[in-house]
Amino acid sequence: MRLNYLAALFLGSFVVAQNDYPNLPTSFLQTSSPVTPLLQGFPWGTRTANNTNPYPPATGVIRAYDFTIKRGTVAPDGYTRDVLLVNGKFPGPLIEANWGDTIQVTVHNEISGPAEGTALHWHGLLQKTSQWMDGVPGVQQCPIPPGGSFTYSFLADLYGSSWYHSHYSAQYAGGLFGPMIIHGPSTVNYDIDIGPVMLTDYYHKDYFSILEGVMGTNPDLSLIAPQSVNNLINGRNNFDCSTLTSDDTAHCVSNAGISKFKFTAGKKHRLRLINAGAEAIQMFSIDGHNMTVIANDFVPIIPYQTQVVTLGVGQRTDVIVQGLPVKQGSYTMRSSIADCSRTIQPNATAIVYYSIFNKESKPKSTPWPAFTEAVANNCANDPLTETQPWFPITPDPSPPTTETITIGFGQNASGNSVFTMNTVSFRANYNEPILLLSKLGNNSYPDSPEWNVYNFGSNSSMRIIINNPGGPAHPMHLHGHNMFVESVGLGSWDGTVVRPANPQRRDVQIVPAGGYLVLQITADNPGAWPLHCHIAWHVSAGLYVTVLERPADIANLPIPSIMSQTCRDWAAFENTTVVDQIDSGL
Ligand SMILES: *[C@@H]1O[C@H](CO)[C@@H](O)[C@H](O)[C@H]1NC(C)=O
Ligand SMILES: *[C@@H]1O[C@H](CO)[C@@H](O)[C@H](O)[C@H]1NC(C)=O
Ligand SMILES: *[C@@H]1O[C@H](CO)[C@@H](O)[C@H](O)[C@H]1NC(C)=O
Ligand SMILES: *[C@@H]1O[C@H](CO)[C@@H](O)[C@H](O)[C@H]1NC(C)=O
Ligand SMILES: *[C@@H]1O[C@H](CO)[C@@H](O)[C@H](O)[C@H]1NC(C)=O
Ligand SMILES: *[C@@H]1O[C@H](CO)[C@@H](O)[C@H](O)[C@H]1NC(C)=O
Ligand SMILES: *[C@@H]1O[C@H](CO)[C@@H](O)[C@H](O)[C@H]1NC(C)=O
Ligand SMILES: [Cu+2]
Repeated sequence: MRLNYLAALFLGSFVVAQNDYPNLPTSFLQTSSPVTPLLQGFPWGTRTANNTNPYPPATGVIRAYDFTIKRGTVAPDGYTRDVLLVNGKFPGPLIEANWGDTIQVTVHNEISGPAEGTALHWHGLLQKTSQWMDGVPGVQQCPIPPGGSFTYSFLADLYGSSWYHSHYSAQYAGGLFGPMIIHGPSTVNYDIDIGPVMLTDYYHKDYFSILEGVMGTNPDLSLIAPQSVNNLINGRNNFDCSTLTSDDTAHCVSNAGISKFKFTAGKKHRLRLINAGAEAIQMFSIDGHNMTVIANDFVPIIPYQTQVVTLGVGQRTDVIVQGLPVKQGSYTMRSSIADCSRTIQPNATAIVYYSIFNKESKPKSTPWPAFTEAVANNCANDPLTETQPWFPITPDPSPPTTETITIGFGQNASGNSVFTMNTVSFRANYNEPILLLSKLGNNSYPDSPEWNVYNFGSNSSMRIIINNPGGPAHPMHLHGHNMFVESVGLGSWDGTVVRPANPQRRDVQIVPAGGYLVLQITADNPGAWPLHCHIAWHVSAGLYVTVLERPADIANLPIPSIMSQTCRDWAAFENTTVVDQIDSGL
């Protein structure tokens, strides 16, 4: 690896095959194997978390991956079901890079029976030098048609923990997602990188059938707010098959097994918590252990200690956990679905063990009281006063423009359940991606409001106030930026900004039910950037707008011809197959 890096310095570019990452055996989802940094040394040079953000180094190293997307069956909790998989794995393979490397992923769409388009999104990366590589169909690209391939290539422009997922309909809720780690300068020392800890609410039905209920004309709560049946840590948990109808028990094996994490006494462990679920807010805790939070999404923060971490869908929290001064014993790691979701089995557990002799033994530990309390009462992120970015950035105190967007829910003219933003429910046009239209000079859609594009022209920064009078809570995600989270709360905004010199920054923030979220964006990245609820069922139901940023500069982006070729390929597919766009498309 080191050789490759040195070679890259001299050769300008060097491809490192990453299809089977050697440090991370395929068993990592059963028994976590620590992740070691990719390279000895520090390709980010003298950059530290104090002086760098957001200027990545250019290492010249290419991390190349080959992803084949197909249908398959898995039984992560003992219940066998059909899913969509990357390279046959659930969750998908780990993407790993150093800050400043180029990640290159060739995606082969082999989804058949029935065929579907697809597109992958690299959650949280800025794409400042490749705004067309963000992976949202109908926004930056046409879907990759069945039988087609597409190579994503983009800079690992931030460092920390994240994930990738399909942005085509609710495919990711049907299995198409995986973790992504980008190594970079650290703020707090630790000894062992435990790697990704993916938390996912889980369903036994396929995503399309769930959407038929969500998007249907029957406003029954059980259809529009589907109930998850289980909760997984790194793709595993037990399920009690006896709760199923007899038809289903044939596909089910109880006690499928749970994830196991080896801790070392006295050592500091880094855990990369990722909520990659479809809907639920997760509350995470480890019995008997405190956690030190060091980053929210891709943003390092001034560390604080806690016993419970809250993560809305799409959010990541990096924590350091000090190993106890014990030689043996095992403890329960838990992630529970907060009380604001509908679920049959809210509790995911895993084992933290100190000695190989305790690996199989059921822990006798009990949850922190703070955990039990949080699960029952909390559907919001930790207070903004606690989450202070390590590297301070001050947003424009009087941004030149402010938009207020109110979230609503109701039935559209044909009686389908939809979410709205300022009364409009988004629907993507897979054939005319907003960024590509803009590149051609077209930023207006006179025939239908459902494009939901907010054109911010040449404004240098913009504030967006999101009101959520009805609820439920929505984890709002912005692409292409770490948004400033200026205020969040219940009721309506009183005009004050929390810590105006250095507000919280991240790429997903929960707007509470009956509350508001104030975010600000510095217009440093011309592009078409989705701003949407990350709950799979809600973005499907139209809870989505596009922030169109500096269209005059989009006209000058060097968008490669492969983008229009993909649109021609998609059009050719649509010529032979009727695409059943059941939802907003995203
Ligand atoms: C956890 O933190 C609490 C409060 O700061 C402290 O009293 C306790 O000793 C800590 N426990 C461990 C195991 O570190
Ligand atoms: C899930 O865990 C919570 C908190 O520990 C507990 O109160 C609840 O009873 C558990 N629920 C089930 C269904 O096991
Ligand atoms: C780096 O930033 C942190 C947090 O803002 C601060 O505590 C620390 O003193 C800084 N270190 C240096 C070397 O400036
Ligand atoms: C209502 O929403 C559904 C689902 O997105 C869509 O198929 C239908 O065309 C919409 N109806 C109208 C009248 O817009
Ligand atoms: C821009 O694209 C939209 C969506 O296809 C279309 O309705 C509109 O006519 C186009 N405008 C121009 C000026 O071509
Ligand atoms: C700034 O954004 C607003 C929309 O919020 C838009 O109406 C206005 O034209 C923009 N100003 C400039 C100078 O582009
Ligand atoms: C779609 O089919 C029509 C009619 O056969 C043909 O003229 C057109 O070129 C096809 N378009 C694509 C993109 O293949
Ligand atoms: Cu939502």
